[in-house]
Amino acid sequence: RRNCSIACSASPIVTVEERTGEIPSRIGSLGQVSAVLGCQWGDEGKGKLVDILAKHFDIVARCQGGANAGHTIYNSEGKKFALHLVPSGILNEDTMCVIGNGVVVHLPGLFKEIDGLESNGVSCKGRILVSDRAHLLFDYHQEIDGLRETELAKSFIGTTKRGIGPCYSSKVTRNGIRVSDLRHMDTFADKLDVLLSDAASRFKGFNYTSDVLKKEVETYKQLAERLEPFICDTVHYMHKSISHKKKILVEGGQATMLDIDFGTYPFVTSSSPSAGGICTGLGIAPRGLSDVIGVVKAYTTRVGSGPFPTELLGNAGDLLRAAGQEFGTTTGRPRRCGWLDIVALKYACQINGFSGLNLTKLDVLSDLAEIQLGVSYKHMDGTPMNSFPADLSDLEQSKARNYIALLPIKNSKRNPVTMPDKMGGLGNVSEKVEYETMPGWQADISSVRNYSDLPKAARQYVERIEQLVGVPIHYIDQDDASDKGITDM
Ligand code: 2SA
Ligand code: MG
Repeated sequence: RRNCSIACSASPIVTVEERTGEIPSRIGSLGQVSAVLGCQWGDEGKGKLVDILAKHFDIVARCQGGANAGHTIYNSEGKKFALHLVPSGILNEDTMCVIGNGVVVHLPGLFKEIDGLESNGVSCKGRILVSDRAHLLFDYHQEIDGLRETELAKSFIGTTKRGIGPCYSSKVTRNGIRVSDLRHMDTFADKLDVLLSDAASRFKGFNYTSDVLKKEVETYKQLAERLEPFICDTVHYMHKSISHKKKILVEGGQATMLDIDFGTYPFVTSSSPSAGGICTGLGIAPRGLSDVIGVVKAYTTRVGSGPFPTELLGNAGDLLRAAGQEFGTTTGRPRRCGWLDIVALKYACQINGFSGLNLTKLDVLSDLAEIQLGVSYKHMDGTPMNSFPADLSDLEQSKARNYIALLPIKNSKRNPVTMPDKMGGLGNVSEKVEYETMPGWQADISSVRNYSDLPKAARQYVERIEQLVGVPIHYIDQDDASDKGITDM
């Protein structure tokens, strides 16, 4: 009944064909313009799925965000590449990688990634196109990102400090500097002067001298020269590619619950990681979109501040973090962990219209005796909320009731830390969330390749999620460092 692929781990990612000698019908049959988007608060494992799927696409394109994305991929020898700007299709030599107009591009960082790839034998020449409409993210954007976070003090956002918010602010203030401006270095200096002077007048801690400007202009003269072969009118390029029947895979950065409109504002990123960002970030018309795959982790994590209704605090949260090795790709920060939030997932499915889901890191839950699904939220007076609320006070962790999480975490190969084999973690969860308790499977599933071979409790967990959100789970992904294949179910 179930037609879904089980992707086990990353090291090394061996392409589908090499593992199974066949292209699982699902993967091979994705529509001409497909997308992989995050459903939660980022770090769902998008990069890995994009890397696996990329082989079946001519183009892999980033449409929004910037170097706040941290997508980890592996080449066939198991070498790890953490990509922040270069699209995750770069390891497939037949794939063209496009950085779309909606992306904010820190050129020094982009070239650092390109140099890293080239020095590991991955040629980038003629394989990466950078939109002439993309905004340039300068070092000063990163500096004022940090200054703003300090200024915010207790209400800091917890940004990646990659300058994302400040760069999008320049963009919407309409004095941003775009890639195409690099072809007019005569006016570039004046434009940059306006931005730096604004920053200096806005932030006391930001010191700006004419030397800073001179140095930056010199740097960008060289960067402009180096970037020239990569610059492209990507809107035109995408349309030409679509009319020539090329297959395009769009790689989302971050995720819907971090979306500037739909996320837990103001604890969000400054772009649209939801489906609308594909159209605004690449110029692809909505009707041009076919499959949109939502990547969702079998539990929930988030980095930085902001509401997290199903968060497991205390010991239980630490255990889940250890089991899933939950530390940010971009910043290395420990991620906050909690149960799968069905209310937020349903909300993300409505906004994005996913054609299917990829459920990742299912094996991280393998040792648990029981697993909770956050199925609904309640107002303080106990009445149910019928959707994901905009008002943060509705989401605040109320006085959390103590949650004795029986988490018998065995010393599975994933947990380098030695833990007793049975722990009663005292975790707190918000009283505002209604949970369903699902039985754990307490078995090692890392070598499973067929859905039907998953333990019954694991299949029940997968099928309950599908039932609650009304979207099929087409891919199941695991985190364990087992080098097992992907097969189509
Ligand atoms: P920013 O730097 O302005 O975008 O930060 C604003 C908020 O967004 C959060 N944020 C993230 N949270 C998790 N993962 C992120 N990137 C992933 C990674 C990659 C991905 O692995 O690094 O999933 O695409 C990411 N980027 C931003 C941040 O913590 C702030 O809460
Ligand atoms: Mg990540």
